[in-house]
Amino acid sequence: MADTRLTTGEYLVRLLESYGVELIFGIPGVHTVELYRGLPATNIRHITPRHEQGAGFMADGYARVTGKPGVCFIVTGPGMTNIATAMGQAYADSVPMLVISAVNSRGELAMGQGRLHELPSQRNLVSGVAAFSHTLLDPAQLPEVMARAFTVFNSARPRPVHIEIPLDVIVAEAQHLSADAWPLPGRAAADPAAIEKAAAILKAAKRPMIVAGGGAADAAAEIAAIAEKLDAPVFMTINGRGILKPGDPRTMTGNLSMPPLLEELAASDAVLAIGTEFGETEMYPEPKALTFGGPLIRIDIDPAQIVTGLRADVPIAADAKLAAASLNAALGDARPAGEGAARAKAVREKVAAFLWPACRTHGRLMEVITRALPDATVAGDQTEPVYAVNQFYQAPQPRSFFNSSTGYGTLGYGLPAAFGAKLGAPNRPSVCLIGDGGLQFSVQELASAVEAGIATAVVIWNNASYGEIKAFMAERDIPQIGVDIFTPDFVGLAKALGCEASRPASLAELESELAASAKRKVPTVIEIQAGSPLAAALTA
Ligand SMILES: Cc1ncc(C[n+]2csc(CCOP(=O)(O)OP(=O)(O)O)c2C)c(N)n1
Repeated sequence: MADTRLTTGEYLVRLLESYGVELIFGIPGVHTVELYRGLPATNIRHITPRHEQGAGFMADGYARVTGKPGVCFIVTGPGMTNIATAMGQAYADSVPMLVISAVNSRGELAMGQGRLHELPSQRNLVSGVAAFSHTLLDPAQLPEVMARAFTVFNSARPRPVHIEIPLDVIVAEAQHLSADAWPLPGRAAADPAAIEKAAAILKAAKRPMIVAGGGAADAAAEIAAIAEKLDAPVFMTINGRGILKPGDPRTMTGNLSMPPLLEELAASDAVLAIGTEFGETEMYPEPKALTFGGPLIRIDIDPAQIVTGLRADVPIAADAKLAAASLNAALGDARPAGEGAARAKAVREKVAAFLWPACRTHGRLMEVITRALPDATVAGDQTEPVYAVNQFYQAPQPRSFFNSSTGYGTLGYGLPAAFGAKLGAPNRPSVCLIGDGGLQFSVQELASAVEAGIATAVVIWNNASYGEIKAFMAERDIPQIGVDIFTPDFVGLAKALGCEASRPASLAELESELAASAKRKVPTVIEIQAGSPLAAALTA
């Protein structure tokens, strides 16, 4: 007779499907195979990266584009140490990620008997990069623990969650458990009294300004409506780009530490900040203390974030979209258009004076990319082109532009994240901007993308160095040791990994390669060498 038992591993996969999970990023090992037994009974697609860090970064890119958690199946021990960096990256940028791993059997936990993949405590390992980490001591805990995980993703500040399943639990009977998703709480609405207070301040303000961050990505329509009603210029952080549409006249560019932005904040008699931590790493090249010309209103889903970094005069703990909708209603009638667009234009013009020479080259590159691949998602690494385009890129919609040049700042992030973005938004082109140094941290994921049929334009800026660090050393008169790196023949390497690859010689070739990338079924690697005729054409 066929075995009709359902193990906890199989059950977990069914439960994931009932929560809407459609993709899993994982590398199986002897400890996690029970999870794989369950996959064929679902519609979940499995993507196999070449390193667990790649799994985490792909899950991160998928999550940023969709707003849904990226889910990973990870082996005990080295799999968890490998993915810890990707969890750190996601933690820093409030990205939802669910990491399911195995762990040794209940009776062996923390015994140090030298078992396969054993760590003293995986939970201790990930405690600094997860909202929570749970050891599943009984299959019956799973419905509740999964509901708690998805509540972090849906209703709170999204961050990675880790669930580890002991080897004797992953094979335990779970036939009796319901695989239905639990009803989840909605997001918190704003306190009406705080909204009234904020509305009164903003209505009275003559020169209001808005700062919108990644936490406001799903509140774009509401924020655009408030900006119009108040005639307020808007600064979008990197993760907030796309909240106003490209070309919106109230868009301010640059970064908050540039003098024109510092001056504008100081001249604003009320500042409305939504879903932003005012992260210092965005303040390039150097963070500055911010001063505000009037009351600061902060809206954030995480109450603790509101009292972190800057003191808010009106702190509002609430979901950005709900709070912005209430605020918009409380603001009443629109004021006649006045100075908003002119203030934003003046800032944009003044910012131009603070852009460094490479911004011209990379700005042109971004223009060509946008022309060839409109509406692309753009995932970037920590590299010169990314620092540059961060200063002025206007994303076509929210959840379309993100990179590791700020925050946790992990090299190698951009490539797998771009693949995850393509999986999350299959009908949009996907672009990765990465340096020769960063690419060599995760280049093996090109093979995963070929296998999974992921089309992405991978634009490599090759200066044969850890360029940013080399320049940093030079500025401080420190010997430039360890920063000139051997770079392989990227075109040959990419082809060997199954990609299309070229080194365009002209702007026209660059544009046609970019356009072709979206029609292919594998990544298209496009190498631009610093100092090449193409780089010169971009700079001209
Ligand atoms: C995991 C990790 N290791 C080291 C660093 C330090 N780091 C920051 S930028 C950088 C240079 C990156 O070189 P490349 O990707 O070629 O970009 P470039 O600066 O040359 O444009 C290094 C080594 C880091 N951010 N992350």
